[in-house]
Amino acid sequence: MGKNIVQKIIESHLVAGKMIPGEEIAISIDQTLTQDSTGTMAYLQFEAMGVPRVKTKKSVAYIDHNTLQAGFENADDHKYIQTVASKHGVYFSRPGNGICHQVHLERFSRPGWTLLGSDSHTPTCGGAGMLAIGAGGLDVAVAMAGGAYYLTMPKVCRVVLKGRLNPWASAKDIILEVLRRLSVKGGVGKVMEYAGEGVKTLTVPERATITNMGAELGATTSIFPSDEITREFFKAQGREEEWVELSADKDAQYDEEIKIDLSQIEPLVAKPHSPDNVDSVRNVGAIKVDQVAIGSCTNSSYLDLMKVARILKGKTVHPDVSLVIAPGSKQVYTMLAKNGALADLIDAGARILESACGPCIGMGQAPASNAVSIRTFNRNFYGRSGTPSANVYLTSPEVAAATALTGYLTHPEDVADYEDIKDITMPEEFIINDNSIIPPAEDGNKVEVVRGPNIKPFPINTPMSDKEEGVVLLKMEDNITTDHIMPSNAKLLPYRSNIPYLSDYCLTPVDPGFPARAKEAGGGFLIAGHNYGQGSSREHAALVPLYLGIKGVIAKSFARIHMANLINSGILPLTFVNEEDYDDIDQDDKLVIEDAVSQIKAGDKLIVRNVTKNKDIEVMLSLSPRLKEIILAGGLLNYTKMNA
Ligand code: MIC
Ligand code: SF4
Repeated sequence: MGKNIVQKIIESHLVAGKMIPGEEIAISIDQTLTQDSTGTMAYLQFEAMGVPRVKTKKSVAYIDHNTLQAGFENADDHKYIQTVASKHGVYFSRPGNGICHQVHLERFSRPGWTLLGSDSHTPTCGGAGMLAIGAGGLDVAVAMAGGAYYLTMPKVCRVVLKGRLNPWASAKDIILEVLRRLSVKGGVGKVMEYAGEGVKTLTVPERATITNMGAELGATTSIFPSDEITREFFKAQGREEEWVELSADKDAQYDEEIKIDLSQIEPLVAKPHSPDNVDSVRNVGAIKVDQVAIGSCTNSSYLDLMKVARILKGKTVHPDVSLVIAPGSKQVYTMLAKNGALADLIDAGARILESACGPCIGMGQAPASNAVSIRTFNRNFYGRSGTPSANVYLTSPEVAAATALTGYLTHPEDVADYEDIKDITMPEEFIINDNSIIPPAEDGNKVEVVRGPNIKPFPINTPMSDKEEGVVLLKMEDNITTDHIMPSNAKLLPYRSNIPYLSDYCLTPVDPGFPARAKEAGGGFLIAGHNYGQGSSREHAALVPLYLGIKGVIAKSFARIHMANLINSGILPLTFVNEEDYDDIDQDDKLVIEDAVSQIKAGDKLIVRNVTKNKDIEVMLSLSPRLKEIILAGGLLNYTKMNA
């Protein structure tokens, strides 16, 4: 029987398990990437493993999230990452070199290889035919140390693209359409594999926009074939010899299929506060806009920004709009500078930022109170912009540029001539200069790792005890994001290596009183609806609750990476057997799990006693034997030590 692309790559990297959807498998990892806001923790964990040199084919440490340096904290973390990377064989991408996913796509992606990154948008490199998966920092640390990556064998959903996009419809609109249809939990347990004649009409950066935002579906990853278009991209990046063809067999089988007629796609917009709250630009209409932000790992490629520059050329940004633009990489920035497009952007009144995540992670450019912000980013979760009262909409760069000119949400055809951007195609040669990527020291022994005072030890759990008890500290709705659990913004991001500091902000967007309550109670349980922990890979959303004494989360369902992070921290991720039980459980109820260890060992179901309501609740803990061992050991680090 023929194979699809996902099966081919997994088969060639399979270390353990059977390729049956739902079963636990382990794959070898060729490359890893980290970024600075998850990286400090990942390298501290890597150091704790005592492995002198990374064992991957290539590992890269990027600095792209925490670049404001409002105090010493960011710079300290950068120094730590630079020195620890050099010592242990990791390439270091300097601040200013660009957003990890954009740079990795340009300079390191390899069709058919595996990439594990401590960032949920690692699937960006799926645009170049790579099996690229986002994970918590600890999983990435294990991969750097040469360990396999364990995951649930995903189902493969074939996304058949038919036809071609009309003028002004873009790659962003394709993924927004997929999100509209499938929702933010529609991809859980799946890989989205793109196919069909429409694939040929999309360049690699456009494909990368689609695989990048596949993260918002909750998918394990997304991938495109590696074809002639991919070869052209590699050639233009001076890496043609690293290209290989990769396609599904003609008789390949898929678990699911959806079809998208590209000619039916029109400019779309994701409305507040969820990437799947999608409608057309026309339907949403001319809402007044205060800020436009262009950039992020979704839409900051050379092609994206050239289109923006053409739309803005010779015009002026509306006086009521603040337009900020962050080119995705030094390569993009340099090319715009050399061909004059940067001057067109500046001339129109854009505020140009450095190549980094910037406003996407709330590092500056927080909108005004109650402002409407149009962003080319991938997430518009509540509060993520840094201004809780702001309303953030996600669009393509073309819509964003048109909107910046008029001051209200605008379909680009109303203000721009498509003829002006028609000729913008993939350059035959990108400008290549890797001088901001520093290779590791040949002899790591000579490198001294520099640790600033902001780096505090991370919490490690204790093995599961036979009686786990505590009160319900908070009851939450569906789709709670990691931005709710561990908010990130210019004030908090500098403390990613300081869990005690962060603990005072845990879950505050849901309930400002939560941290104090958790501290007073000395820990307890959390209750949640569906898709708990969607969004980021930040393991701080597990480490901080661990620090606060959270023993378990009982939810209707979990997002993939967050569930793995909870297990790695030794926190029980329990799901309701009967969803109605969610209704009968309230904040302050006292819960007890008697004989926790033997219950976990015995099967997939556990009984949680609600002492306050005098009721037993059945919950699921359907984990592989290995994951159960990790939970019982009190997390992955303990488990690894026990098995060393
Ligand atoms: C994000 O987009 O939410 C982040 C910031 O890139 C996170 C990583 C982090 O929280 O550091 C992600 O996507 O994993
Ligand atoms: Fe950075 Fe935003 Fe991309 Fe996350 S989603 S990696 S914060 S640009």
